[in-house]
Amino acid sequence: MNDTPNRTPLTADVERHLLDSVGVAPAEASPSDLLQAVSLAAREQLSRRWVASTAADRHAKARRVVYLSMEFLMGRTLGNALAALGLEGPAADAAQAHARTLEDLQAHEPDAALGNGGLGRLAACFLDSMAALGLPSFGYGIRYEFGMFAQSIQGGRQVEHPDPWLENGTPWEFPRPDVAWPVRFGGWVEHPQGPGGPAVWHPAGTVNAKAYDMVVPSHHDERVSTLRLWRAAAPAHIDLTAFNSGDYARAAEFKNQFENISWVLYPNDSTPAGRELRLRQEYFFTSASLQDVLARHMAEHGRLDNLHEAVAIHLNDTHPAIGVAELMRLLLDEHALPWARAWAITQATFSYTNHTLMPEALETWPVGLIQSVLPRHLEIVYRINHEFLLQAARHRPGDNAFLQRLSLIDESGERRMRMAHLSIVGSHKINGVSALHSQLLVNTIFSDFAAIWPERFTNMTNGVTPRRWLAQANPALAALLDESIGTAWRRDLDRLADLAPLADDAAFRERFGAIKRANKARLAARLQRELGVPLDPDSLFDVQVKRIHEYKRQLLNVLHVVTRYLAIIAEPQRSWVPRTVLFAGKAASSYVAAKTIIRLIHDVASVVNHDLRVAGRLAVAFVPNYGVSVAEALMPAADLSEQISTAGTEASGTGNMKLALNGALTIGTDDGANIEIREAVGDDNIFIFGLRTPEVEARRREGYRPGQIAAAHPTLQQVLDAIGGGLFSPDEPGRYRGLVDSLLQVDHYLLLADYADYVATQQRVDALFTDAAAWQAKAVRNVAGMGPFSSDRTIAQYAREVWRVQRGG
Ligand code: B1N
Repeated sequence: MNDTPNRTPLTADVERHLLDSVGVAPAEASPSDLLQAVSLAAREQLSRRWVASTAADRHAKARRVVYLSMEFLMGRTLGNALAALGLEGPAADAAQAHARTLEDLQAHEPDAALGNGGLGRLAACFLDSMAALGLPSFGYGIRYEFGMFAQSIQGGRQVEHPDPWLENGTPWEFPRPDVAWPVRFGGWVEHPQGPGGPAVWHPAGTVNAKAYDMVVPSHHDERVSTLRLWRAAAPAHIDLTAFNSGDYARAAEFKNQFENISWVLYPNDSTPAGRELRLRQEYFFTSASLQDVLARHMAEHGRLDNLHEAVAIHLNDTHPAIGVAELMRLLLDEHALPWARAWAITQATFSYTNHTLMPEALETWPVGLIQSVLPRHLEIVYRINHEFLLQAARHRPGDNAFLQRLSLIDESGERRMRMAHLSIVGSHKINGVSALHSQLLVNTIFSDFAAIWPERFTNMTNGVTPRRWLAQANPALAALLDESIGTAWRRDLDRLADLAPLADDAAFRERFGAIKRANKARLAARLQRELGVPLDPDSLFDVQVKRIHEYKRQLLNVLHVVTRYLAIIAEPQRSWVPRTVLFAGKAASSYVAAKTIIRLIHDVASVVNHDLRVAGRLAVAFVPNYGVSVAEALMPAADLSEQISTAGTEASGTGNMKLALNGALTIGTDDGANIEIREAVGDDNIFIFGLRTPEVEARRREGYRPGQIAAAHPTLQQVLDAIGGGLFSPDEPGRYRGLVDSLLQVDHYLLLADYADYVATQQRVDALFTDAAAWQAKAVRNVAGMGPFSSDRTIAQYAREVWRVQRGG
């Protein structure tokens, strides 16, 4: 092996790591051994870059961004690291030297699934873009020992399994044993200098937050950013006292009470988990991160009154909102700043992104719980609230209802702390994640705040990183782009616009279409292998992949599938455009309605896929365990992207961007970022249907009657009867009766109102698909229009307008 002619330095590094780090004879290395060795070889190069960039930032006392997020859905690291280092070729050679492919090795890397869905993946795309733009930046989160649950399907039902992603260790983290911060809970507060002065908090318990760093490499230069994740560790003395008394079981239990904080991610997407452990998680990572930031600042500047000049701290949704009170506490009680100064610094330092409008999804905590877990923070929030309401009262003298709506405390039942209100009051900029969403924020849930501080509210439309979602996920398309428009798109995604003229070039379309066909064939082969379902790569791949949620309306998609199924059976001799409908997504473990939808999809799939009358024309598959790696296989293989949420409910969506970037046409509602995608690709290159946001509001106001819609629409009635009557659940005919009844009686997300337009639009999709040239031209125009949806654009905008940070040295 040592004499292989194309032996590169990386191959030598890999051999060395096999021997020295993994401890295996190179000739006997398994794929996991090789994965480990290749990862270590890449890691050591990143490590050197890292040391250089952190030293440069420290030296320059660079203004930094601190991105606080409860979730980071990083996915796999090796492919991204190799691409950033320009080592994909050498790594493939190193694998080849052992008669393996790089893909064989990568398949053994577990996803870092430290997030639920769009919010967590957005944070990961943002880190990639901050590194790419060279912004001095830190991401901060929790090193969950168990990430997002793994989903399997048994008898058509979702089964959740733990995700022990750290079980065999990970080469990608750098433990920092010297970096540990005490995080305190409970107890009582003393005011030795009277109620307004600095307080002394006597906590009931203290847990240590220990730092583990992950590298975030830039794809454009040698800079590296950091994702610092905290693990909860019981303080050492706990072990000692209990062990000394000989009660090991009690010692273990006691230790667990501390360490459970970083055990497991809450698997709730767009729903608050109102449990005490969640509050402890939120405070734990926020407090540790702020202590870390202040220590770094003190080391560089020696004083805190210029904190806001040196750091911009961003709240990714309200999960770290307690940070507003925590920064105040640190400045007041630990650094003896006066209140007014501390408050000015705090407001100038924080900014906040809201990710959802749904009122039931806005975080609030019972005041009693805060009192017992964070007594000092409650006092601080009361004072912030008092001063804020005095100021607000000057805007509308005598309007008590106004003040009640604004208050940081909801007094309308059990008293609760409103975390979004705390985030707004504590921040100088607040943004939504698409144009529509940001506009709805100021017109609906935050309108009272916008009346006081209109200048604080802004929009930052989401984006996705083109490195992972185009270059890595779809290398064939990336190579075609390089060849036809040059490589500039890799640094500046707006250059994709240069592709537009090629939509009219038949030879180009052929090649573009052939790449899509190959991606579909690869996915079909994988699903054949993994699920045993045969899929036809020449059929239209219709893809809806995202968390399962009623507002996202996977059920509307199912209504269309059943409509099509019944129509084919009724008219078997007609020529039907062959379709493969693919679903993927996880349901929150406690979300019964979402789980029922997963089961219905499986029941429909098993009837449809076994019915010879529709064979070759309609197939349905559910791809289990949706996550970053599964998405990387699905996005490049989609023809049609389903973005069909009720207008006004999906804050932005980011899957819509990934799919269009890979050449899928969107069928979608006038919602979230779909609206901006439509503007970017042009009305003729997207299928928009259904009620718009104001129409949704009007229908609800008028008193929506779904039953009447069904009664007036025989096809829809038939479809509902088929589902409700047990056509897809013959072993239990009543299984979906409740689901259908609730559609007929309530239909909160207006599926029935949008059904007819949706089905008609799907027919237009069919018609277009039969004209391959026309379809491919539109697909090309979609890719060409996706420049604005790079997270590089989003981050450049945050950097300029919210954080005021610049490229580091
Ligand atoms: O954030 C994404 C958006 O693209 C999606 O439209 C939006 O639904 C998603 C509590 C959430 N909003 N809220 C959450 C996640 C976890 C949790 O515990 C709320 N996720 C979104 C990125 O902007």
